[in-house]
Amino acid sequence: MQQLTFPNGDKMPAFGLGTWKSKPGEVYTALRDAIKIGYRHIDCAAIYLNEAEIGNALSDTFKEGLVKREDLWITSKLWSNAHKQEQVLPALKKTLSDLQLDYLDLYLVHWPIAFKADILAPRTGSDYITLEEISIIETWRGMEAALELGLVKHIGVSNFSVKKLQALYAEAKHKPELNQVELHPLLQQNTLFDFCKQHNIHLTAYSPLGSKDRHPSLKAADEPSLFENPVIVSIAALHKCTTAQVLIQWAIQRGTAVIPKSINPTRLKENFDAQVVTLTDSDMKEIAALDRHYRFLNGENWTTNGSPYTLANLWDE
Ligand code: NDP
Ligand code: 1BO
Repeated sequence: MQQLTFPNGDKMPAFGLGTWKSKPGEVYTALRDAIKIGYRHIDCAAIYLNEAEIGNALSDTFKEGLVKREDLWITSKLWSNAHKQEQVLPALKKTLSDLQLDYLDLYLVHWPIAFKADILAPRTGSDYITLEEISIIETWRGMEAALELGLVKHIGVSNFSVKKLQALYAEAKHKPELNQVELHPLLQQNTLFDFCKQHNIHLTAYSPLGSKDRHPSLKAADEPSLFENPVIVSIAALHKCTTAQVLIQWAIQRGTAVIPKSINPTRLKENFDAQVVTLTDSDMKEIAALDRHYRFLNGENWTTNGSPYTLANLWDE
């Protein structure tokens, strides 16, 4: 299994399991199936509202001796309603308690967007807090405190642009070690990719298969299908593998981590087996040419009804 190495020598498996939209009632079995198949990297978040069930699955798995805690890489994310410095540790402790863990391998600031404490999903402009009111560096001080307390081994961000990473990098005592962003052949983010490489910031590719199961309110009517893209289909046919496997292996061969979500045992195995596919230089070149800066999660949901956030100040492009 390919791994990404952190400056202190810790290694994160490049392939992992996404858990957004994996409902309580299905994620317990999916997680245990995944671990039995060989998954060793699990991507969680407080806002997925399934960490307690994931915690039960982890606890049972450890009790049965299927794997040990230190065999797994577990990531979680700080939700946007806990961006004040003093809110970070309580939010992290809730996640640790739900996951039944003593520490996380990686904790990320989920979005560079802040809400009021009692808001899970903002509806109007007054539910938001601007980044002038709570700066990213204030949130980061809370993340640094978590690191110094040993509650998390690594800290990073998610959905951060080059501009936001540069600003954070300049002021951070402990530099962000990873940025989790949407990455797939239609959104390759080469400028961000190069910046992260130059600054020793790993990238994790989210929504690598196009996130088809997200809520219709988060979907464009005419969104493209990665699975039906003719280039991906023809490369899959050449390698006698599936289009999902091409998409996953493309991310790994590009040097990023990748966290496809599934709750289906056959697809969990199919996705895991992507790691034995080897794409040629010519396949990688053909896929490189597919880039069209298309976001499945375009962030519009954060910009409506009087929100202070816009697509321009979210993505800085
Ligand atoms: P994905 O691109 O992983 O797609 C998931 C969808 O693909 C589901 O409908 C799943 O269905 C289906 N699927 C999985 N495997 C296959 C396969 N082999 N063939 C066909 N269909 C398949 O979407 P996500 O948006 O869930 O992204 C992955 C993970 O990234 C998330 O779960 C989350 O952990 C993380 N993420 C992080 C974000 C952030 O802001 N930091 C934002 C979005 C995602 P089924 O389950 O039925 O198999
Ligand atoms: C709003 C989407 C969050 C997924 O990580």
